[in-house]
Amino acid sequence: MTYQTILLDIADGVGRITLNRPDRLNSFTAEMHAELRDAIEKVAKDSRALVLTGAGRGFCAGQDLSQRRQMGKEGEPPPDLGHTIETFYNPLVKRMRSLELPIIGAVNGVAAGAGMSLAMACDITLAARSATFLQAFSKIGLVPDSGSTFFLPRLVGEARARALALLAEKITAEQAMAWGLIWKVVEDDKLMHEAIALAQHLATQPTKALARIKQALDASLTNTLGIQLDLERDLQRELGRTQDYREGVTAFFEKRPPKFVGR
Ligand code: T3D
Repeated sequence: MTYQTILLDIADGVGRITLNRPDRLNSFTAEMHAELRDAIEKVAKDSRALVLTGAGRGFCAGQDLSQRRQMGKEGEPPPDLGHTIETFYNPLVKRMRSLELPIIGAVNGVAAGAGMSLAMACDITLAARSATFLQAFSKIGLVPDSGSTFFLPRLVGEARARALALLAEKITAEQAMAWGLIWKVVEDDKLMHEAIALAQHLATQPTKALARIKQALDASLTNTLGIQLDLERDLQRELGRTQDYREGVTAFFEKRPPKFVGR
């Protein structure tokens, strides 16, 4: 597949996907969804870490609203937004969370609507100092989607989640970090360098263990302690049989850095 709306670069075990509709702040069309889905599968096959970022001055402004402009015109039925969510956004968020490698979000500019949801769905999110975050949904009469009502209260707490969603007020990267929405704020001109360096580091780590960490943390959001303890036991049993675990312990006793292969 050749891409019109995203860029894909794979090097040194790291896949870098850039949403690339800068004149529309990288908002989503059906075409961009299809290309992103394809690119994610390529990265899943060939890499051990993924960086997700945006071209130009935005990270992603959610759904491309120009496609909704005909709404209400004579003879036009209202769009079935549930269909878009079911077909595009929900599978994307589920795939990001189930991907067996870490995803670094490099939020280079405004992350609004479903774009903010995607930033929250990443495993580790860095943001440029000038980036902003906006739950834009209520401004156009919608409910936060693409996992926002799930991630937001868990990341920032009920009080802030409610105010952010109901008021649709923009927050800065600094505030997002202080509130636990993202991992780190980075100077604008250092963002991509830091994101790639972090991904390159993660690409040398025990990928299977990182995937199971993602799985366990996700499961903990709804599990009881007893069920979570059982899950940890099962995952540890699986990881105890990996080449990387053997290598980790051997390297520890040989007092050298481990060479993990991701198996
Ligand atoms: O519809 C469904 O299928 C349901 C799914 C919903 C998922 C969602 O994400 S709903 C939420 C959709 N997104 C929004 O409501 C955000 C809309 N955008 C904004 O509020 C603002 O653009 C921003 C706060 C993100 C940035 O503001 P600012 O002042 O920095 O930039 P701007 O001037 O508003 O935008 C720059 C250009 O990008 C502008 O085009 P122009 O005037 O230069 O030709 C603007 O129209 C365009 N743009 C920005 N966001 C979108 C967009 N074009 C289409 N769709 C967008 N979402």
